[in-house]
Amino acid sequence: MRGMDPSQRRQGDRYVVQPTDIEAFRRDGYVHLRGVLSEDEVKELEVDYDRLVNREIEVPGKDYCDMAGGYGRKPEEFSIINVMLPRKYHAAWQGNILERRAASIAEQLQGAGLILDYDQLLAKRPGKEDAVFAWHQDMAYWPDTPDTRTATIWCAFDDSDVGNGCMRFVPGSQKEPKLRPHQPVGRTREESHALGTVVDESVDTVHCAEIARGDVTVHDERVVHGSGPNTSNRWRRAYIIAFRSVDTVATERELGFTHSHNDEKDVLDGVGIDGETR
Ligand SMILES: O=C(O)CCC(=O)C(=O)O
Repeated sequence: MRGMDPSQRRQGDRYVVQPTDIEAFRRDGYVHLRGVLSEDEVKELEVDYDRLVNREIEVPGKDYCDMAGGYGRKPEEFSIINVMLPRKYHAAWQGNILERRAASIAEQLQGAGLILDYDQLLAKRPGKEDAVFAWHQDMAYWPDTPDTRTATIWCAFDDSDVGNGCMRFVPGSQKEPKLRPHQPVGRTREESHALGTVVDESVDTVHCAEIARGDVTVHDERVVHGSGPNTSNRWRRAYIIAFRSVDTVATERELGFTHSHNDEKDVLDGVGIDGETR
C-alpha cells in the first residue's frame, strides 16, 4: 500500500492508515496523514467553521477564548481564537465527514473502544507574534485514568507551515517515563487556561509539521507539542477532534470534566502542575 494516493485512501467514511503510518505514530508520538479531507469536503465544513470563529454561531463564556492569553482583549483582538466543543454548540456538525474519518483513523492507530471525547477549533489570526501555543503534553491537562490511549486528529483548514504557526512536536517524548512538569502560562489557570512545559532545543529534537489543507496530524496523549507564532499574512485554522477510550470518557464525565472551559471542574486540583505524580 506504500505510495497510495490520498484519494484512494479516502474510502467513504474510512481513511486507510498504512502500516508505515502506525510505525511512525508509535515511534514519534504523532503521524502526518495526507488528504484526509478532499478540497470539496474542507470547503463545505469551512463555512460553519468561519461562522463559529466569527461568533455568528454563539459559543458561550470561556468556550470562546484566546489561547495566547490576551487578558482583557476584545474577541476581535484575540490572537489564537479557541472554540471549545463546536459540535455541542452547532449540533448540525455531529456526524460530519471529519468526525467519521477521524473515528476510523483513531481505531486503526489505537485499537477498538475509542469514542469522541471533545472537539475544538484553533484559529490563529495573521500577523500575530504572540499566537504561540506553549509546549505541553495533553495528559497534563487531563485527569489520570487507567486507559490513556488517545488519538487527537488535528486537521489543517489552511496550509500550515512555520510562517503561520504550524504544529511542532518533540518526537519520541511520549516514551519519557514521567510527564514533564507543567506550569500555568498566565498568572492563574482561571485567567489563562494554557499550561506550558520546557523544551530545550539544544537537547530536544523538534519536528515542524508543515502540512497542507485537508491533511491531518494525529498525536497521542504524551507527546510534547506546541506551535509557533503566526508571522505571515495568512490565517492558520485547525479543526481538532480527540478520541479516548469509552472508560476514560466515562470517568472524566463522572468527575464533571467535559473539556468545556466553563466546567467548574475544568481545572482539576493537582492536574498539570506536578510532573512527578505520573
Ligand atoms: O493548534 C495548536 O497550535 C495546538 C493544538 C494542540 O496543542 C492540540 O490539539 O493538542
